[in-house]
Amino acid sequence: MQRLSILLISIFCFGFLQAEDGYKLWLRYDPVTDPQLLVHYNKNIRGFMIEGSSSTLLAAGEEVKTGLSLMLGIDIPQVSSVRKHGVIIAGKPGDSGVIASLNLKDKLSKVGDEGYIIVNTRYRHRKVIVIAANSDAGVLYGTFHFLRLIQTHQNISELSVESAPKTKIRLLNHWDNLNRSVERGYAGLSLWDWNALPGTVDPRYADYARANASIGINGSVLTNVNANALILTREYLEKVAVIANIFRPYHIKVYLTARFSAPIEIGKLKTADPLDPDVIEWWKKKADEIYEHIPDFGGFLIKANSEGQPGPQNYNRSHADGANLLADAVAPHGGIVMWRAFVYDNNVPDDRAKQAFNEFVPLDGKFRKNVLIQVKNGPIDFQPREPFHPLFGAMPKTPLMPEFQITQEYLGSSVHLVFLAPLYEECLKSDTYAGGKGTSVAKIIDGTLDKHQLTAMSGVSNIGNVRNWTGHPFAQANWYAFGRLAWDPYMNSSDIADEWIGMTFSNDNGAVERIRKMMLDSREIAVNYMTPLGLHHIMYSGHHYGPGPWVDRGRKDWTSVYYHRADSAGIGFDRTSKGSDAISQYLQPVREIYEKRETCPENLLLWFHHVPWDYKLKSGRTIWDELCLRYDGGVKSVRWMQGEWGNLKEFIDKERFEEVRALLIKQERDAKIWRDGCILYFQTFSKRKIPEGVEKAEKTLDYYMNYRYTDIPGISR
Ligand code: GCV
Repeated sequence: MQRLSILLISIFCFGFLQAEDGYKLWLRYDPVTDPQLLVHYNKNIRGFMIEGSSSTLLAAGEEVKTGLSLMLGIDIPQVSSVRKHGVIIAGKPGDSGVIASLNLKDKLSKVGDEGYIIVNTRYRHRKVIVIAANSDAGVLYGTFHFLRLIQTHQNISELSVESAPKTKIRLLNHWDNLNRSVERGYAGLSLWDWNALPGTVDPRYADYARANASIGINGSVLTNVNANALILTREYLEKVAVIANIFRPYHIKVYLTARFSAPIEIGKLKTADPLDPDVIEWWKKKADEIYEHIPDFGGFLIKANSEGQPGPQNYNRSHADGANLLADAVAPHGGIVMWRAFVYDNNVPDDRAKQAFNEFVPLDGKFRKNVLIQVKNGPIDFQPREPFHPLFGAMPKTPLMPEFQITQEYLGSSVHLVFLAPLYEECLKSDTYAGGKGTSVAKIIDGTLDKHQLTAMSGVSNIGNVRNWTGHPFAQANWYAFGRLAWDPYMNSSDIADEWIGMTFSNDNGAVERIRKMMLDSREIAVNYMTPLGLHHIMYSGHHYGPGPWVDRGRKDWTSVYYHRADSAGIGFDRTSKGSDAISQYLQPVREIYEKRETCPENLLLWFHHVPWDYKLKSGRTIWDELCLRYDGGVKSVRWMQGEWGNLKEFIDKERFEEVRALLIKQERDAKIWRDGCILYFQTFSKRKIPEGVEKAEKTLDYYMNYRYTDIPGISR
């Protein structure tokens, strides 16, 4: 009977049973098979109480019931009082006499609105586990945390967890179009089926919300920053409202992108000038209408005057004028505006890397209180490696939120295994020196440096409607890592990897160690076979998947030659005081460190310096030899990953094992194309011999220059 109910739970939980297709993400709730652990859990968990009846608490209750039953193999009863040892009590002091009586006030006062505590204690002499919070959302988050402890086989008899998010708004940005195509999407179509909405609702919406809630994500921008004004029409708002209703129990707010010219396109006005009274009135009314449909609407995300998007500069107004227009419209309803700093213009002769800083720093202090400036992690565009964006630390009066890319636009789409937590961590840990030594980017964006209350982090989603959500099974880890870092930007990649591996693949120590190493090394491996030593933006134009260092046609700042500047003398972009002077946008001593070749980190050397081909690195090798060896090392490391994965066969289900195995074969193919295409191309300038040990290219440069992929996910042919 018990087994039957578990079967039913799993059917209800995820629609229907399937082979290991990855649909369940990290919420697999695999049975605990270690007999000792099972005894430990069964001793400590005998029942659960959810104190309160909101839809969020009901969701928490469902999760506990499902999760525990699946993992422990028995039905854990929901109880209404504590009559035995081992009851889990989840709730808020306001709803729960039990929790109110437990003297948790001090602890709860530290975890704020969305945080929670998890403790072992006694209630009327009975041992209990308490998951307490100040809000229903906090209880839900605490519940997921508790389940994670079991998913990762932790001891639960001495719990003393206090956790509160370090940023207020933690959201995914979907670059999803209304026709369901996804810009830079490699995992199928958009989840949002606008044609079917509002009448037909895909059950995946709730599963999506649940997965996000499990990692603390509390907002979702449903639409592409290259925006379509139609989303703001009544017809679409009715559809958005349905999604918002499904997300609400999971504490996820809906946000939309606002096309700046919407007053003209759907409002029949003649202008979108942010200072025009009719335009101001139009946005105000539009905001009122949105809130009629979605009372807890989060706000707008805007890309303006960038890559052809309309914006305030079309009317000789500033970004602040534009942002404030929308901020004033949503302010009465508690909404916010996230205005992107990703701006650059082909007609501006200055280095593209400098333009956002030049435009935004003078506006510091000119934005309304409910505006955040959303800044990509690096000054160009989500490259495999960039220095941190110099805007971090340069606008103390304005809350800045980082925008990370979870979808792998420049990192092998959903074909390459690249764990992105180390990339995010590198940015978050970068020392800006804005408040003296130790002022990491994390300290700026979590508001501690400049005492901002409004704080946020966003990630460009890698989710689509393929069965496993993200295409590559390991790409799920990037969604997971983003959520965990948005909650706590000080977490380290290794801990995040361990959690994810335990929940997704295996808790066997040896297996975890192997997979963790692969994951942690994977980003540097990709850097090596794509853009070593500070090279950047040398991918093929358009799809950004394979190499294209030879791309020299079209818009200058979209070519590769603009960035690598290889010539007979050397290679790299001179951004020192003798070059574009981009280094002057960093504070001392960062500026000085980057300015000198000798002190510039070698992994950013060609980002900041044009160096002669015979320039010697710390290894004693010339830049040319090092470049070739890094490219070659990247390929060899992919083979190492293949070997490691092969050794994991006994720990991984057949389906996902085979899927990853096949993807690693493609990754090797691509790494070779990157290596051979780039080395042969740069050799036309260096005119040097390829160093010993580097594998010989199988084809000529001409072959690589004309190579056309036929299998990049999401790219139409
Ligand atoms: C949404 C890069 C990408 C574009 C993207 C843009 C942005 O240029 O290639 O697809 O557009 O960044 O972040 O706005």
